[in-house]
Amino acid sequence: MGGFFQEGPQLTNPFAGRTLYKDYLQKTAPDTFPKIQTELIEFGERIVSKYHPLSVLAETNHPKQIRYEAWGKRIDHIEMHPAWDQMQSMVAEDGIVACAYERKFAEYSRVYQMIRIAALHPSSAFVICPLSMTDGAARVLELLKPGPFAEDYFKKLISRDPKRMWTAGQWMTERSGGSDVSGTETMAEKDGEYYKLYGTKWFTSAITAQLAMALGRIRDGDKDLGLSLFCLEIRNAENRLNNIQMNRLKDKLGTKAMPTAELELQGSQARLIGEVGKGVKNISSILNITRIYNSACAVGTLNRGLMLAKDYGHKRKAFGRYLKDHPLHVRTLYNIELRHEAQFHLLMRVAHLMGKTELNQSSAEENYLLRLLTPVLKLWTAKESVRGISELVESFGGAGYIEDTEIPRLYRDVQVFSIWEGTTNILSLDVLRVLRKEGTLDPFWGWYNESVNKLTGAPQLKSDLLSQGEQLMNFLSSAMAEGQEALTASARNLAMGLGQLASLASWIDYAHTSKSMDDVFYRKVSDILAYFERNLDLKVLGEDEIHHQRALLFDTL
Ligand code: MFK
Repeated sequence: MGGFFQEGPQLTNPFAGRTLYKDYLQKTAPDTFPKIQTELIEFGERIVSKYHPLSVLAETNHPKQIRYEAWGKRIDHIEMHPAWDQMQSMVAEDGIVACAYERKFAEYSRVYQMIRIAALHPSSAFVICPLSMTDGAARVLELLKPGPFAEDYFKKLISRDPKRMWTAGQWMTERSGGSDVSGTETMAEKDGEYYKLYGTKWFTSAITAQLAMALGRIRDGDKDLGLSLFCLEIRNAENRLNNIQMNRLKDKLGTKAMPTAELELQGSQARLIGEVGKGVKNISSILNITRIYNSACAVGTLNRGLMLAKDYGHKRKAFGRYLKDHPLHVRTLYNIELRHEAQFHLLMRVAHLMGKTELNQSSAEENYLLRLLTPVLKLWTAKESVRGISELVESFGGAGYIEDTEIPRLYRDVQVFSIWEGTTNILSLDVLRVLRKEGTLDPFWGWYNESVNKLTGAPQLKSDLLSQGEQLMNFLSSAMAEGQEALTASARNLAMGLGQLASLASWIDYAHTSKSMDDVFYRKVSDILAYFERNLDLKVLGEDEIHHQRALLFDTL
């Protein structure tokens, strides 16, 4: 067969050659990097040659629910493709969760973990999702130390032995709410040293896990003692479900290889974890970790899209030139490249803060920053990945819309980031929760200004960045002065603005410590700042405008 055939984009090792991940690690840890370089290159090689083909298999052979065995007994077995099981073994051996608890790289252990997750995620068919909850469960057990049983669970959750490693799910969402969990209907009845859980869990991802963390409500007679956190083994030693019926698997927009189920808890035996009535607070330790995983996956997906698009730019010719030589194409991709790099630096900053906090080596300001920047990072990277990937899919033209190029999957899967573990608006409101609880954003401004002041070689850029900070501060003051409704209506723009500034401060800190403040760096930061300025809406809505918008949207029907 003759004629023209286009060569497709090539997946390459994210830790070999000149890549952002390698460059970052090399410059951040010049002493450690040479010792781990070979191991990282091998990991990158496994992503390309082992994980990726398995992920394609898992993505084309979706999980199936087998409700009954041949003789009519209800079993609710989930049939997974062997490729998924193989990947689960490989992530255990690669210590994706374990490395955070082995703490081999001290305060940089989470940086090391998150950079590997970002590299692996787009070739993992969402095996990272159960790992995020596994990690969160390990952390909550480590923090709350609920009893001797927890030590055994903890060891299993962080094991590198695929035969021994357990994964965990996090069961929070019910029909009554994914965002507002206060309406949780699951009841917990005391049963000796255990509790029995009764209720329906509406979104339970990774139902193939061994352990789950779930919210349930305890009553003392007529008195509601509020929501508490429980831990339960999903199956017993005979592999039978713990009084759980699986109603059905969800048919989701993306994340097709990863089973998400609706469950009926029919007296499932569970243990109380932490104080009665402190369920939301306790589960938030899990949420904060899964939210950072979410960002690593979002940033990693955007990086993957960019790597493929850049490779394709050298291969695809149109109108007599390669795509890389078309100015409009270059301009479109350059913008995404800079936004991605900014997000990457914020992810690394938050991972570093998490690593320090877990070693109890963080200052009060750093604890504050971790709490504030976690929702900011999550909401901003999620939204940016959707925008970026949409553009990158388009950059492949019709090929980007065809399943077996594997590009559409990036698009389908990226949409989950802004929903999974809290929507953009819910996370924006979480930023206001921090502000309300701490009463100030001063530690943020302190860090931001200190970072910007490191730009001694670029006075104009420094002054532009300080002025951008002031504009966001003024926006917040005006919204607060306008009243609670105006502040709430401003929460998303505030959070986006914080995300932008925090990413630039993180990038500057990195360039400063790694002594890489060169002209290219200044140029990139100036360009992205100009883009951020053009795209951030800092208008505070008064009561009248909020009322007008509500009436226009909802009162006309
Ligand atoms: C991988 C693929 C996935 C497949 C498909 C998935 C599709 C999506 C399925 C889903 O359903 S994802 C949805 C997951 N749900 C969430 O992420 C929850 C979203 N909602 C929130 O995050 C709410 O903000 C929250 C439920 C936490 C609010 O609840 P409340 O009851 O209004 O909390 P409240 O009373 O403000 O806070 C209770 C305590 O927790 C407070 O502490 P104190 O008691 O000491 O004052 C808060 O400060 C604390 N807290 C709340 N959020 C926290 C936190 N502490 C630390 N970090 C946080 N993030």
